[in-house]
This record gives sequence, structure tokens and C-alpha cells, in this order.
Amino acid sequence: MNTQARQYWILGTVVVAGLALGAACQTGGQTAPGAAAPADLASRTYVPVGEWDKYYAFLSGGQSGAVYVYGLPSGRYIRSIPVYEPRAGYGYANVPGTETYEMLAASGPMWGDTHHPILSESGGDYDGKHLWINDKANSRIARIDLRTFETKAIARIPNLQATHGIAVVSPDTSYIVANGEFQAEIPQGRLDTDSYGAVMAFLDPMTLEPRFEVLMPGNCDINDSSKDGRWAFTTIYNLENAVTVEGMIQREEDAIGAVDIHAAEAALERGEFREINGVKVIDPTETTEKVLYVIPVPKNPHGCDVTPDGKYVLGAGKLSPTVTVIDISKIDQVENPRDAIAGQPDVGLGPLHTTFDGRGNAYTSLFVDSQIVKWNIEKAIAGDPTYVIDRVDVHYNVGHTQATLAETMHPTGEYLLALNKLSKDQYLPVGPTMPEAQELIDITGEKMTLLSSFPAEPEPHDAVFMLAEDLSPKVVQTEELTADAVPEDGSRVERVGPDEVHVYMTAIRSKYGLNDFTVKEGDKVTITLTNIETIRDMSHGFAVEGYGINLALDPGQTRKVTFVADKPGTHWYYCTWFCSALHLEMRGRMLVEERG
Ligand code: RUQ
Ligand code: CUA
Ligand code: CA
Repeated sequence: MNTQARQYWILGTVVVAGLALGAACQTGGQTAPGAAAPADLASRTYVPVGEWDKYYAFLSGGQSGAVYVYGLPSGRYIRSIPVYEPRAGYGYANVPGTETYEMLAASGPMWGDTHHPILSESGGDYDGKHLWINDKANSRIARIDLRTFETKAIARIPNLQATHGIAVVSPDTSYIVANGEFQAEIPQGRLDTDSYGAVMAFLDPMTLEPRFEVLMPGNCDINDSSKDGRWAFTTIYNLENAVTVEGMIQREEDAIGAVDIHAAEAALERGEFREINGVKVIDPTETTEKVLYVIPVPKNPHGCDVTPDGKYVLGAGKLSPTVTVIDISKIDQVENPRDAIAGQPDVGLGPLHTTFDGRGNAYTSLFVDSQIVKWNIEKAIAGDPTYVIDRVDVHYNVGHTQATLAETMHPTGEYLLALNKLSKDQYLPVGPTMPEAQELIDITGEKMTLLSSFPAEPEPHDAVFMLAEDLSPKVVQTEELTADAVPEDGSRVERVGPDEVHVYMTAIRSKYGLNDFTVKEGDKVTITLTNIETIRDMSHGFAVEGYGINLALDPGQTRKVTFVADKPGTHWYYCTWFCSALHLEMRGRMLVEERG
């Protein structure tokens, strides 16, 4: 750690210590782990062999660039969905020349930093169609099709640096809102520190292209939308517009920004925008109708969460021990924006994110206190001193927390996941880099019960859940044949030019459509491969020795790869997915003739 970094760390400690002294922290509940016996707890997360979990959990894979799928309550890891990573097999072959590789490479680097998975909604409930995930490091967003669990689109968002909070605009996914966390030049592309700004981008959910962007008075951190499609909210922690950590904590208050989407759409119609990098950018200081409302919130707020009934938006204080409750119906009714604040309960130290059970209770993660605090929203607004209902210790330093279906209008209020940043002593040590801890909490009762813990790769970020009964019937088992599929009798080699060859092949247990094919050294070879299996879970692979090629094909799927056959000789290709007793024999030869 260099001296400067050490100073920042010390500064962070000072800020937190100051809060600890100043915090009049309500402790209405007591710190008590579940009193139940371990065997009872275990039975509450046990899923017998052959049975399914009740919930899918989609977790952001942090710097791995993936989305992880777990089952809840068991905590069983089911699979990972490659998004911003060139993984061989499903999703991406890590060689140029495959569609999926090209999709990733066209949008930026071959890695990403994922934070926030969000699910598509219809009528305010999850419809099981799409999942989006941000890439903070490269200002991107991606869409995953939940029928196949495959990444279908990735785009870099113009005029924005560090895509952080993303949210679906409820109730019908009219936009995806993406936040720019870092202030930088707008337009980007030349050094001009005077023109720093940040935008909230309103994207087309399918193409991910911005339909418009709104210039914000500070940076944009975490966001959410109202349940009626009208408002997009963001926390702003750098209203100072500073470029150093010291500068970013100067003010006692930052803000929640509320963008009136209808007013923004009206501004677009009136032509009240500037076109920057091909995007319509609205400057809210120049519109006829008021587009942006700025509500003061203490201090460097983080989480931004709308209650399931759509009445309130909550800003978690981070450097203030409070959560600010804003009455959404008052935002455009009051002269003084502070009058839209319905309450500001103390909850504990380092509040980061809040989630809901649909029964009027909020659950806020406390990073510094390493706790989840359960509190009643209406009681807190009414000033009833018993608003804190319970606290449970988590291990340790919890960031996001999410309850089952809490982002919809109908949370199930059954489980809550605490996604902890540090596990310290919780698991077998595996070197200085420790896994992080995810803890499952039962929230069906008045008191919370900590049920179980399961590790995550550093670092676990956010999670969203779907009921298995809502999603599993929509997941396809075999892909539909596409127009470019190779038919059963269609395996062949076509020379299309003096140095260009197209190879078409099928794969079915336990044979490729061609036992061998011959090309010339230096030929550009395009292989089109179709898995013509029609039964579920019969995947085949296709790796070519020495060429760095590995495709994975689901039943019915067609994949292509283009490469230059620059190494003469015999190169076996073989199946990389164990598919039958003759799996090892499922292979063939690419014969590369020397050019004489
Ligand atoms: S942030 S720990 Cu990237 Cu989600 Cu709050
Ligand atoms: Cu096909 Cu192994
Ligand atoms: Ca600040």
C-alpha cells in the first residue's frame, strides 16, 4: 500500500469512527442469532436429491464478468452464465471468429465487472424473459435471454463512464435506466476537465441503445424506478463534483435525483435536447417542463430502493446512520424538496441497501455494524419509537441485501440473502484471498433467523430471485433449429475461393457428420456445426487440437467458427462434452495440406 492509499484508508476509518460517536443508534430489537437447533436450521434449507429448489437466485459474479445461478434455499450452485468473459464452451469460444466472441469484442475488453442483475417485468411482476447486468469497468450493459440463459446483446453506453446502478422501469419494462457513476467529459474523447458531467441513460430494453439521456448535477450511483413508470430515482454521493475522496465527503448532504420520465419524453417531443454522440441528451436546466427534482439526503447516500407499494423511495445514508424515506406522491407537489421527506429513521452504522417483505417492513444492510436491521416503514414515519423490529448479525460487512421478489409489486417475504463483503473466519482458509460469504435468512417470522451460509467468489454483489415455478417452465430444453442449421444429410466441404473453405457438419451421439476434411495451409476455414440431437441434456463439444477452438452446442444448436488453417498436418477434432459410452471415440481429423 503506498502512502496515499494508506491516507485514504485512514480517512475512511476516521469518517466511520466519527459516525460511531455521533450516532444515536436505535436498538429496538436485540442481536440474537436464531435460537433454533442446528439440525432444525439444516432441515429448513435441505432439498432432497432429485428435487428442485423453490427459487432461482441470480448473483452478479463481480470481476469474473459472469452471472451465477444458485438454488434457494439450498444454496446449491447450479451454473454460471458467461457474459463479459471469453469462456470456452457455452456462450463463447475464446477464439475470434465465433459470433459470441465477436459480440463481446465489439463492445470492449474481454472482461467485465458485474454488479447488478435485474429482471424484466410485466404488470409489476417478473415475467421471466430477460435479465440485464452492468459492466462497471467498461461502461457496458448486457441482456441475457432467460429461455436459454445465454447472453444475447452487449452494448457500451455512450456519454457515460462506469455503468453502475441499473434498473428496469416498472411496471412493464418501458426502459432500462443505467447510471454513470464517474464524472468525465461529455462528449468524451478529449481532455477537458471543465466539461465533466454524468448522465442517467434510458435504454431500449432489447437493443440496449439509449433512447435519451439526462444530464445530472452530480454522479449517479444506485437507481430504481417508481411502480407506475413515471419516475427514475438515483442516489448521488458526489454532489460536490469532486475528483478526490476528500472532496467527495465535504458536504453533509448529497441527494436523490428524481427524473420525471413523462416530462423528459415531452421535452424530447419539443426538441429540447442536444445530440451528443448520436444520443438525445436532455439538460434539465433547459426544459420547459421540470424534468429533474433534487432531494437532499445525508451523506454520500448509496442504496436507492422503491417500496413494493410504490409509495416511497428510500435512500440509505452510508456515511449517515439514517435511511431517508421520500414520499413519491409529494415530489412534484412541494415547493421545498425537503417537504417530500416523510421520515429519516436511524437504523445503524453504514446503511447501504434496503429490501422489503411486502408486509410493510424494510430490511437494511449495515456495512459497519455487520447487521441486517428489520424496521417498520409506517412506524418510522409516524415517529413510533418501536420501529426497529429486529437485528441479526451477519459475517461480515454486508453490502447488498435482497429479499425474495422484493423488487416486484408482490414480494413473497420468505428469504433474504445478505451478500457480505468479508468472510474472514467463516470458511477454511484458502490463501490470502478468501471467498466472501452469502448468508440466507428466513424472514417469515417477526424475528429473522439466520439459516445458512455459502461462499461466493470475490466479490458477491447483488442478487435477484425468481420463483422456480414461474421460470422453469419457460426455460427451453432443446434449441429450435435455425435457418443456417446443417441438416442430417448436409455434412460437406465447399471450397468457395482459392483460399477459402466452408465446412458443414452435424454432431450426434457419437459421431460428427465428417470423419475428416481436407484444407490447404493458409485457407480461411469456416466451420458450421449443428447438434442435431432432439433430446434434452445431450450437448456436444467441438475442439480442434492446436487451434484453440472449443465450441459447445446444445441440442438443436448451430455454432460457427472462422479461423486460418496455418498449421499443416493432422489435427484431430473431438467432442469435449461427455455424451455417451463412445464419447472418446467421437472425433475426426482436419487434414491441412502444405501449400507447395
Ligand atoms: S454497489 S454494496 Cu456496486 Cu451495488 Cu452497493
Ligand atoms: Cu459428443 Cu462427447
Ligand atoms: Ca458527498
